Amino acid sequence: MIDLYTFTTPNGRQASMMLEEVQLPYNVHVIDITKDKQFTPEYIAINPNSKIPAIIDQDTGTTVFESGAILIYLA
Ligand SMILES: N[C@@H](CCC(=O)N[C@@H](CS)C(=O)NCC(=O)O)C(=O)O
Repeated sequence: MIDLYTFTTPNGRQASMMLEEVQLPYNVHVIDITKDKQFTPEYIAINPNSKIPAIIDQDTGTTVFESGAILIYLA
């Protein structure tokens, strides 16, 4: 299972589109960047760059951020 941390922006949608294409099950966690939710300590622990998107692969414990890296990981 993949946890996707994202918001409705082009970079965020890249990860969503790829998850749909590869048909992996995933949970969406909305990080509202209009309310600075990317700067919470909980989210900085996932992505120290405070940017969406990010994913956590719960099967391997792997965290990936940067949309291009997420696309490659999911492929
Ligand atoms: N190079 C990064 C860029 C990510 C990025 O800029 N995300 C924006 C939304 S599209 C963001 O999180 N902005 C919040 C901020 O800059 O505080 C990627 O491709 O993932």
